[in-house]
Amino acid sequence: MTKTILITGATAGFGQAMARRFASAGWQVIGTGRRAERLEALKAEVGDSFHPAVCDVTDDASMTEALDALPEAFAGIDLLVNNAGLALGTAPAQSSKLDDWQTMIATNVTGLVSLTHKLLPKLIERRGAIVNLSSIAANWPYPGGNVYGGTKAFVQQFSRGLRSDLHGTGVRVTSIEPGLCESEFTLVRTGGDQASYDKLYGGAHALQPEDIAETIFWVATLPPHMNINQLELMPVSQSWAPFQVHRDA
Ligand code: 8X3
Repeated sequence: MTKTILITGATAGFGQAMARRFASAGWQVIGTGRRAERLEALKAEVGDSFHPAVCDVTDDASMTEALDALPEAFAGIDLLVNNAGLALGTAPAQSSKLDDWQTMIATNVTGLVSLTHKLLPKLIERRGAIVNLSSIAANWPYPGGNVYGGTKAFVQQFSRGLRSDLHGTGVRVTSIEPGLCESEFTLVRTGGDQASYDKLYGGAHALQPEDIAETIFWVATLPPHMNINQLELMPVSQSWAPFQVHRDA
């Protein structure tokens, strides 16, 4: 039977790469996002197995409307990938913008739980799966990670909690925790600062969106008795640094 995946944030980066990967393997793909023209471009590329669902995860009514408008062929969802999310800023907490913090919480936390709540009955009905995009920032604090890291720690722990609650339903839940990956994510985080982008990725051989898509495809196509609880990924070029110690002058 043909399987259907719903990917939030399919207008760029990981979401676009996943849409291509799953469609190429014969899945039906629902891609959500705010930018209709990008979803239409993806549909032109992927074909009829892609359904563009224009909506905003931070706008509950728009999500409900998009789900209610799903064509019959896309109505049964086997896999929800909560990919929509963002980081805003790299400033220390004491000089961050409260608006930025609230936007990250609205998207990475509130939007994710709202959509998950809406789709749980369908996912239980089909013994489906949920893949949540967390981050290494959930596991490892770093300067300027403050609220972003907090939202991703929420995503990780929410994923584990879901697993507990869904015990016996056959629904699988996975938290994917990528490190340095080259995508628009960084341009959004820095407000479009191309020089910072180039500096961050220069010579780093960062993960690519296709690497994340391949990983999630693997997770989703394992035998149904296997659940990957958490999966942390980094490029080989990334690892840990020593703790910082502030000393009085
Ligand atoms: C993105 C990875 O290293 O910028 O979630 O926190 S990192």
